[in-house]
Order: sequence, then structure tokens, then C-alpha cells
Amino acid sequence: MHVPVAIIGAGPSGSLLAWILRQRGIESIVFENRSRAYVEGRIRAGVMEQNAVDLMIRAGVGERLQKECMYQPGVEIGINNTHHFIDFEKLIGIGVTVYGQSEVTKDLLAALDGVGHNVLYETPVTGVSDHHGDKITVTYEEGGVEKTMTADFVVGADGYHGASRKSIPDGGIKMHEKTYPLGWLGIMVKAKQSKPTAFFSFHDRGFALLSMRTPDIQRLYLQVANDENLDEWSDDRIWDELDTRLGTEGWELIRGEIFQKDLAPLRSFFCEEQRYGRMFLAGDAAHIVPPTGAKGLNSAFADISVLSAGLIQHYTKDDSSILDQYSKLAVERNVQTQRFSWANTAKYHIFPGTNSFERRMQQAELEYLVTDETAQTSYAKQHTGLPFAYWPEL
Ligand code: RFL
Ligand code: PHB
Repeated sequence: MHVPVAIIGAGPSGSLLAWILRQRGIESIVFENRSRAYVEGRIRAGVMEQNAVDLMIRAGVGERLQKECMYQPGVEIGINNTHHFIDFEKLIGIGVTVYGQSEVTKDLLAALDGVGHNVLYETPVTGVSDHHGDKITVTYEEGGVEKTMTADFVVGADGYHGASRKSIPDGGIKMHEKTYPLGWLGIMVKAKQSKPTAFFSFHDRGFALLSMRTPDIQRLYLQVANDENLDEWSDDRIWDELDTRLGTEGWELIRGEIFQKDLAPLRSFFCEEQRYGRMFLAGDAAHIVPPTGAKGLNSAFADISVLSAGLIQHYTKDDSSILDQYSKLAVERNVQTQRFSWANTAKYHIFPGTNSFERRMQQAELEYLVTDETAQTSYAKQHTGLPFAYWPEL
């Protein structure tokens, strides 16, 4: 069997690409390791840049997003129990949007389902070969049986642990990685909003973040060690620590039922090239950022915007000029996103071994940010996101 485009992974990157290609009549097949319920239930990102929202709308899958999203004109910043609002909309004319990644994925998979598109769930890809041949080969496991398929192109949208990047021989592309001695303990809570916008808080005991999913569901995080034991964090301990790090006189953090607890170690990783022969890497398969910048999903959508534009141009106009620039354009954008996420992580977290001088300088940097309009404008531009180099013709 041969398909024009074989996509590995039905997360946001793979499902959005499959949907956009389908809109232009370009056939693809999506291989997904896990079940549909698992993919839809994975709680991850929450904050979308305006360009990511616009891509969903342009692709015709933005209806529920527009109805249910929570637009935020800026963010609040906490500095050792003082609160400061940065008004992105006033500074640069746009804010950010809260809409859960699980909702994005549900909307995309439902759209694909609605047109009978081929998404093969519980069908892991075990290898990719012939990257530089006339056609590329995908090996996958269906019902315990190993099978192969060929394609014009493979898109590795299978996340950090996927099979696509692993199929590249050692030295085939250059990669960079940094692990941090930090993790985020995340909770999902049934409660009303304590603040109208996300609240990023620097505190001598460690970073904390108050975010949300809907007016009745809140998402909160605490900086912990990357090997923290979740069992040691009772609900009461979590709430008390959040109060300590987020609280201020005259404001109350509204508590509620915690219905999920998770732990995410922080990591930075990226590939210097996002193409290897006939295989393109997109989203978390090509780059991981610590969540402090809220950039993972947004960078994935930026990749897919350019890649889908390139594939559409290739198949409808017999012109590969965008496709040939994909890797360069994607890496140029991603390296800046990496820089912002890394710098933001350094800004807000307390790293083990730092002394009072270093912590006081971190505090001074944030004090400068909340009082200087030029610094705020730069922060607002980076937080709300860089432009997409190309948009698919839809
Ligand atoms: P995904 O979502 O990991 O999807 C990859 C899919 O590939 C499948 N797969 C395979 N399928 C077939 N064969 C194989 N061999 C396979 N191996 C894997 C997997 O099952 C999966 O379904 O990658 P994708 O699509 O590139 O999407 C990236 C985003 O998920 C990620 O960047 C964001 O969630 C990151 N992120 C955030 N991003 C934002 O833009 N804004 C945020 O506010 C934000 N908050 C976050 C985050 C990530 C977090 N964690 C847990 C890492 C908050 C957290 C805590
Ligand atoms: C979230 O709502 O999950 C969220 C918000 C901001 C971040 C990371 C995650 O930087």
C-alpha cells in the first residue's frame, strides 16, 4: 500500500495536519499508538496564541473553541506575595486564549471522524526506513501483526518519545538538550476562578502558577523537584503551599475538589533540522520546552502551518519551494521560542543551590518588568507569540 502522506501521531500536530490536508483533498493516513479515549483525555496545554486560534478557525474547526474559550487580555505576575497585572492588549493589541489541549484534540479527531478519515488507533509505528529513497517506508504493528506501507512523505508528529526521530541514524541531525532539576506538580480543580487571568508567581519557596480551563475548572501548578513523590503531596499540603506562594493581603485563593494530580519534569530539547530525507519532524517530536512559556502546543501549530502550506503547494501546484524551506523556517522560529521558554524558566524558578544574592537579582528583574513599559512590551510580544512564516491556502 502507498499513501501520499503518512502521519505518525494523532496528537494536536498530527490530527491538525491530517485535517488541513484533507480539506485540500490530499490523502493521508494517521498512525496512533494509543486509544482515542487516551489521546482525548491527556491533560496538557491550556494557553493558545492568537495565531494558533486563527489556524483552527481558518481550518473550519474553531466553532466550539470560539464559543467556549476564555480570552485573556494579559497576565498577572506575583513577586513574593505582591500582585501585578501586565496588560498585553493595551501594550500590543492582543492577548492570549485559554482552551484546553484536550478540547483541541477532541475537535480535530471528531472532524476527521466526521469525514471518515483514516486514523488508525492502537497502531504503533515501529520504524521508518528508506528516508532518502524514491519512497519512504513505515513499519507498524496492527493487531499484533507487523506490516509495512510506503509514502511520498512521512510526518513524525509522535511526540518526544516517538519512533520517527529514533529512525534517524546517529549524527543524521544535530540535537540540543537540557534537563532541569525541576518539575511541575499540576492539579485540576473543580472551583470558581480566583483571578480573571493566568497568574505566574515568583516566590522564595518556588514558582507557582494559577491558570484555568473553564469558569468552573482551574489548573494550578507548583514548582517541585523533578523526581518528587506525588504520594507525599496530600490535598491539604498542596493548598497550603499554593496559599504561601500565591497569597496576598485582601485576596483569597478559592479551593475546591482536586480531581487530577500529575508531575511533569522540565526539559528543553530541539533538533537543528526538522527534515531528514522524505521525513519531516513536527511538534514535540522536534522540540520540547519547559511549560513556563506556554509554547509547546503553539510551536507545534506553527510547524503545521508551514508544513501544511508546503505540502498543499507541492501537491496542488507542483511547487516544492515552501516544503524545501520548512526545516529552516521551523528551526528559526523554534530556537527563539526555546530561548523565551528557557529564560522564563530561569526568571521564575528557584534553582537548587542558589544563594540570597541570586534570588534577590531574580526578584529585581521581575520588579523591573512590572514597572517598565518597554520591558513589558517585549515580554508581551514574546508571550503572545511570533508570527507563522506561512499559512495553508484553505
Ligand atoms: P503529542 O501531544 O505528544 O502527540 C504525539 C502523539 O503521538 C503518539 N505516538 C505514536 N503514535 C504511533 N506510533 C508511535 N510509535 C508513537 N509514539 C507516540 C502519542 O500517543 C501521541 O498521541 O505531541 P504533539 O502533537 O506534537 O503536541 C505537542 C503538545 O502536546 C505539547 O507541546 C504541549 O502539551 C506542551 N504544553 C503546553 N503547550 C502550550 O502551547 N501551552 C501550554 O499552556 C502548555 N502547557 C504543556 C503544558 C505540556 C505539559 N506537559 C505535561 C508536558 C503544560 C504541561 C504540564
Ligand atoms: C495551563 O493552563 O496549563 C498553563 C498555562 C500557562 C503555562 C503553562 C500551562 O505557562
